[in-house]
Amino acid sequence: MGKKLVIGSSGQIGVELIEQLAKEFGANQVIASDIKSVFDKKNSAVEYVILDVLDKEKLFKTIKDHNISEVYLLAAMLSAIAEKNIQLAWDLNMKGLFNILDLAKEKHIEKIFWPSSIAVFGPTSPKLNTPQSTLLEPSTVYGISKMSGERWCEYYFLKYGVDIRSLRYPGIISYKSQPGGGTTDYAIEIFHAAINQGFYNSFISNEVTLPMIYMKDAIRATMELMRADRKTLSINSSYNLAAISFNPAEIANEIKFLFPEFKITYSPDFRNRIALSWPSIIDDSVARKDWGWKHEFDLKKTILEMINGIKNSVFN
Ligand code: AKB
Repeated sequence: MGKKLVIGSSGQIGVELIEQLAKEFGANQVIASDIKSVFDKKNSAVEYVILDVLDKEKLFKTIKDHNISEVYLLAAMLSAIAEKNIQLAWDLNMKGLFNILDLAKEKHIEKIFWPSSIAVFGPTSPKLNTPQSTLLEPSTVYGISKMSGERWCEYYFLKYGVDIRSLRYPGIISYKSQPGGGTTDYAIEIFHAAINQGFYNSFISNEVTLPMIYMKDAIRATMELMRADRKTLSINSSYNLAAISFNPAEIANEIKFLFPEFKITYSPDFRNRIALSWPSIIDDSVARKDWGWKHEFDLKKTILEMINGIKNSVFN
């Protein structure tokens, strides 16, 4: 068994996935990589490599030099920022995936994790209990790239036997690093604002319900899917994954229990249109059946973790 390479390790998921992989397999079995010249994770025993997933030559060299067998490809441009950088988003999200898929096809990598998103769904998909297989007509660049990526993942699995595993992440709520350019980021900003300013102006309107998940659940889902026996997996593209769903008014009310002075206002912008095109509640029964997925963090538990986490955080 070779080492595990996380590409995009400085991002919201990368920072916490690195920690978990190092805990389970040992820091010397994990390589972190990103385009940034500095590894944000101070004191980490995990080795850091500067790597652009679009640089195929360096990617190949990194995989060979470090004896990599498993890749977690997290480098991507998220929904809101992708709308402002259409070509770059497409290139990063698609070419990056192809570079990894091709290396796996040529047997240089044994297993891949690639995140998809609820953004694969669009205005024509069912909003409630959105099934695993349904109409996919995403209306964002990010969603189009994730939907296409899913199709390519399944194609490479069926045609070349590439072992690629994927989850359609909901909005991920966490405090250890800032999210970057997503539509669901409001559900993180609101906590920082409640603690630091007592006030939040939401770019998502009060009644837009979106699927969300607390980071610890998202990381556990990732690890469980990667550990699962391939024979138990009936989905070769990407699994629906669900935990909680709420709208800005609901989360604001919960926060008010802890911060009674907290106030919220609404100034919906283009991100509200993106949110309106996504489902409200996802049906993840296939994941639950195939590999035993079960979320642990409900809204109350998520809120407590976030508030305590931000208060204790050195970044605050
Ligand atoms: C985003 O908002 O773009 C992401 C996602 C739902 O994939 N958090």
